[in-house]
Parts: sequence; C-alpha cells; structure tokens
Amino acid sequence: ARELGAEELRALVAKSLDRARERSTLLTDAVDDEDLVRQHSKLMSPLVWDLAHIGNQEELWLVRDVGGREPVRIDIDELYDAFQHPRADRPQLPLLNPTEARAYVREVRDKVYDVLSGARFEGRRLTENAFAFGMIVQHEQQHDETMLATHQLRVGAPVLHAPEPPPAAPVATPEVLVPAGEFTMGTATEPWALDNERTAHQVHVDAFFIDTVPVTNGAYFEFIAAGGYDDPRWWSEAGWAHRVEAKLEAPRFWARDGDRWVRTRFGVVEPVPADEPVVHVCFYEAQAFAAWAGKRLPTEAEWEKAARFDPASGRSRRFPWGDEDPTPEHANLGQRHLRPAPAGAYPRGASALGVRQLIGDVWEWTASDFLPYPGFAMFPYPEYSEVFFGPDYKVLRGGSFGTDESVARATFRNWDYPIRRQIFAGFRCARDAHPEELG
Ligand code: AVJ
Ligand code: FE
Repeated sequence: ARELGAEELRALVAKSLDRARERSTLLTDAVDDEDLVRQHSKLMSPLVWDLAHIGNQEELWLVRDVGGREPVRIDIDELYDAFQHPRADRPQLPLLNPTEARAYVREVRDKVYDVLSGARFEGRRLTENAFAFGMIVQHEQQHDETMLATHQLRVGAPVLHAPEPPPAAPVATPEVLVPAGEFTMGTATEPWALDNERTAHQVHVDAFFIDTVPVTNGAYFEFIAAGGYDDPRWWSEAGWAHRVEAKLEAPRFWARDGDRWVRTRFGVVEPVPADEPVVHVCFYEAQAFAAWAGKRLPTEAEWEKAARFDPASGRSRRFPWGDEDPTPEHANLGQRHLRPAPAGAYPRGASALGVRQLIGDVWEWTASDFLPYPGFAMFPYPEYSEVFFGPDYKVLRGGSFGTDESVARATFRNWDYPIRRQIFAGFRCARDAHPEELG
C-alpha cells in the first residue's frame, strides 16, 4: 500500500476532492433546475438532495469533526440524514433549492480546503493517512454514481456525452481455473479501505472455474429465447416469486423492436449490443441465467480470489493487474465512457490468472450475503455498513463504468437488495472444478 508523506497526502486529497466535485457539478449542471428537484424514480432522490447531502456529510466529518470548526448549517442535518427520510419522501421535504445547494457545497468545500491546509495526518485514527478525507471523497463519488443511475432513469433528450470505450481483444479460454487453497481476503493496510473491507484474513477456497469475461447481452439473448424467464426450474423460490410479481421479461431499459431488442441509454435509443456485458439485471435474474447455463454465481470469496490472488507470489494484489492505481488502460471507470466496454476489452487489466474486466464496466452480483468479516470493527459510524449486515442484501463486486477509481479497489464491497436493477449491475458465472479437470 501507499506510504505517503503529509504533503503528498495533501496533494492526493486535493486532487481527489476536485475530481469528485467536477463530476458532481457535471451531473447537476447538465439538467435544468426543474429536473434537479424532480423525482425521476421512486427509487431515487431528487438530484438536488444528493448534492446537498454530499455537502452535509462533508461538513459533518471534515468541517466539524476533523476541523473542529463551527457548523455551517446545523439546521439542515436532519433533512439530509438518509435514515430520517426514505428516498421516495425526499421531494416533499423543504430542501435547499438548486441555487442554495450549490452555494452550500461551495461554502463547505472552501472551509475544507482551509482545514486541509493545516491538517496533520496522525494522532487520531480518523486523520491517519487522511482517512476521513478519503472517506468523504468516496462518499461523494458513490453519490455521483447514484446520480448517474438517476440520469439513466430520467426521461428526455440526452444531456451526458462521452467517447466510446475501447474494443475487445481475444481471450485464450472462456473460463479460468482458480486453484484450491488459501488466499488473503480483505485488507489491513489499504489506507482508505472502509470498515467492511477489514481486516485481512485467510480464506480457503476449493478449486473452481470462473468466466474470463462478464456475461454478455448476446448470451443473455439466448437465455431469453430459450424461455429462461418462463421456466421456474432456473429460478430460486424467492426469485421466481419476484419474477412473477414484477413481471420481469428482460433486463431493465430493454424493449422489443420487431425481432430485436433495443434499449434506452442516457436518453439514446440503440439496438442492444451483443458483445457488451449485460447490465441492469437483478440478483435473481443473474442467478437464473447461471442455473440455465449449468453454472452458478461466484461467492464473494471466489470473486476476490480470482481478482487478487497471484499464484507466483501467493500474495493478494490491490487490483487484478497488480498494486498500481488504475489508468485508462486498465479498466473502464469514472464515467469516462457511458457504457460498459465489450467483453474482452482491457487486456492490461487482466488478473494474474487471466480473468478480464473484474474492475469497472459492470458491478458483478455474487452469491453472498453482506456479512462482516471475522473481527469486524465498525469505523467510524455504524450507518455506513454495520446496520446493513444480514441476509437481506447481496454483495456486488468490482465497480462499474460509473465507479470512480477512489472506490474501485479489489477489496471494495458494495451491496443491494436482490431485486434492484437501476444500479449498473451485471455478473459473471462460476462452477465447481471436478477432480478430472484439475491438472
Ligand atoms: C455502499 C453504495 C450501498 O449508496 O447506499 C452513500 C454508499 N453510504 N452514502 C449507498 C453510501 C452512505 C451506499 N452503497
Ligand atoms: Fe450518503
């Protein structure tokens, strides 16, 4: 992991805060004020809520706690506390209007720069390695990804634009064998890792095969054409009940156009590209596809071993390709492109074992419930992850094209309800390795 001096940390924090704010500004300036206060879906907050909530979290942790400064707007804490008001109710609240929200986040950020200039990154655990700053950078970027999902749900002419992602490169085999044995899961040393990623622990994983690339739309067409949505054999009991009740027939945002599938993506209608990873499927759809294909979803430990384990050294890496931070050659991250790259892209981002696109492109559903690691210690607040542990949430790994590099570590854990489809989630399949296949 990085060992940075105080001035290097200050520069990294400033660069990361700026990048996050540039993105929040882009996402909120792209639409008019009416669109900012509107609820585009019951599943989402109005964009203007996310914006002021970003500022409020930053005020709570960096201005008041780390900085020890007077509150900027103590009166609005309650409005922007995600646990006080469910998303569906937020448009009815007396929120800051767009002009006020923009002024608020600017005022908070100015104070944070002042706090940063005098900060010492030692003494308290909260400031060691600038953790609190890193936590707030990741908080803003996670809300930026949520706002990007709100943009995808928004109806209207396109307002976001980005270049096309890079093309696919051939892969050697459709599946990769991950050998049996222990590996190090989680991290004790990554300075900005969040509480649920800690700490490092040894996990034994039996030999298994994992798909070299995420499941594509083309493969998903076959599942649909084979009647996959109509055959309860492939679905779990809960999955089938949901499939019937929600009348699922295809991934979210897809529609039939004669004999082909089209989809709306950030306001643009296009034929669904066969070579792209499927996205906007729920856990139950992923599970059903895998069963139909004669496979299963990987567990969270399997996913992380495939992503991090280096058989040559026996070590777990920070990223599939090694310990260096991502570059645009490694992975499709940060909203640099507004879609996943075709399956097989980013050969330089492959893991030691040759698995591609584990980081970026689409979040990947795993088979695992969101549970604490052995020795979990909540830090610094229980509402980040502790209150969500349990069987209600499934873990997603790897980040999407809308995930920033500050979040997309190979140890990062995301979670959501198994019915959710508005997030940028796809999956890849795994299967047990049989003794005759080892060798
Ligand atoms: C980790 C993505 C599930 O968006 O609910 C944002 C991140 N936590 N504000 C979420 C988060 C508090 C969280 N996820
Ligand atoms: Fe939040």
